[in-house]
Amino acid sequence: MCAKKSPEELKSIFEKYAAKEGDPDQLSKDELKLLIQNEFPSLLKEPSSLDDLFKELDKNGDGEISFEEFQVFVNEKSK
Ligand SMILES: [Ca+2]
Ligand SMILES: [Ca+2]
Repeated sequence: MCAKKSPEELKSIFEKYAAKEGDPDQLSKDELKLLIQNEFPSLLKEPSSLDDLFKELDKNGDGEISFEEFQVFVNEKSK
């Protein structure tokens, strides 16, 4: 990916989607899906890969994505 986003942009994107339902500081799977589809469509090659992506991102296995987990993912993908 060539369009690297600043930490401020990432934080505001994360907050925008994380606030949609449940915990406003955590991304649910539905929220992650919307975020990826709208902001990083190139990362989602096929719909079935979202489950795998979610598992990959959820490092501590609590079923939601924190900003730290999200940030690790974005940094890896934008290398
Ligand atoms: Ca949420
Ligand atoms: Ca988590």
